Amino acid sequence: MKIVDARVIVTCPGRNFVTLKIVTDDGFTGVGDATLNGRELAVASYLSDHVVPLLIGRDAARIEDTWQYLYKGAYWRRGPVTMSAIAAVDTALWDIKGKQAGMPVYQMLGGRSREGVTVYGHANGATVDDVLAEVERYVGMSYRAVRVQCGVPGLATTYGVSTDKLFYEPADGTLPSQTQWSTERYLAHVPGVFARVREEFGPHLRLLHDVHHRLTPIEAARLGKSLEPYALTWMEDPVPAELQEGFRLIRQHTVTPIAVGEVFNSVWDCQQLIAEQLIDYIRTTVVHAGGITHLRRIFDLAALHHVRSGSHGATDLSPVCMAAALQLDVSIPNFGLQEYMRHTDDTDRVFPHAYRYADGYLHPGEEPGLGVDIDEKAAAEFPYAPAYLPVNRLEDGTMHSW
Ligand code: GCO
Ligand code: MG
Repeated sequence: MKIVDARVIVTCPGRNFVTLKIVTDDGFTGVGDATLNGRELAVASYLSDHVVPLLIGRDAARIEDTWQYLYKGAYWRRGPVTMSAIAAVDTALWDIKGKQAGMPVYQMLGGRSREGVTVYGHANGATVDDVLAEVERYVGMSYRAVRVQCGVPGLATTYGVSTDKLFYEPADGTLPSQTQWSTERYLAHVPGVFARVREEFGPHLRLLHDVHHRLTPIEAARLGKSLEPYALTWMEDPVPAELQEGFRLIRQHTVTPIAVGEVFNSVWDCQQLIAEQLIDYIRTTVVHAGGITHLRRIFDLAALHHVRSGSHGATDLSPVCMAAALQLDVSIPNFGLQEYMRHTDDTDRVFPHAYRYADGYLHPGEEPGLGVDIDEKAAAEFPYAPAYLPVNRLEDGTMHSW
């Protein structure tokens, strides 16, 4: 089963997506997501200029060996561009293996561990009343878990609060737009938001909050402590995680659970966080953390240390990534939650898929492989359009994490 063709498809049905399609000599095709928000063409070039020539003629059945060949063979290890490119190849090869075996990928990962994949959506609004209306909407759609983000009085714009609700897209400018930040205003406001949400929706709805790397450990500890009465399922990315031991300080002060990992691209980025039980949920994804092969390794390490999965699933991860994530989600023993931001109708048309939402759960479907494809004709209707994520500055102009 030799690889005879591999092509990189860039399309923008509402936002940019990079997809790798691999073709074998016996007529199987497989797809992998390679989208890196705001840096899409870097991965497209890495793949078409440096990886595709290595794939032609290789045995498509050798998933592990191909992973090692691309990882060790590059000499330059890790990093989001490299790992997204490796992820795309790995995902496409799992897709092919499943199709060849005539079974969904989750069957090859050990079979089903649960009936459905519990998902969460984003309720966000400029004011607390807007937020409550959005939470209501998700509850009306039977979501069991909702991420809550609210505008902060005194700040003109806050990341995570958008006009486009269900399809929230953070990359919003042909050059980066600028948002404003004040830790003091934020910390003063957030606990009151959750008090209102709990008051309205009671104790059973699972609530999450994304801090987006904007605090220091001691500030995060204060936030976690102030949110304890509202029993969050998780506080996400409370601080930048380059310094993994920084999480020890947060842990000393609060029992609010912590979720981290959407910007990680290998097990080495979270090894200490997991082994020291400094987090509760690991949010790495198929596309940014080296594909199904590597993400499975991260989840297995996490399982040994009471850490559950909580994979990133924003709109900038394509339906190919979502389909692959669901195959893992349904099979691993330590599944926690899956983020699910809906894609636009144009995106769903470009990426026909078998997964379906019902009653608070996503279901991967029973198609052989991943159960997702790219319609290349439809993709060609939507050419690449440059788009950047915003940047964030403090009130005095200092550059800050967004
Ligand atoms: C999330 C994320 C996203 C990211 C986005 C970056 O938890 O869903 O934080 O909103 O910011 O995916 O490209
Ligand atoms: Mg996040």
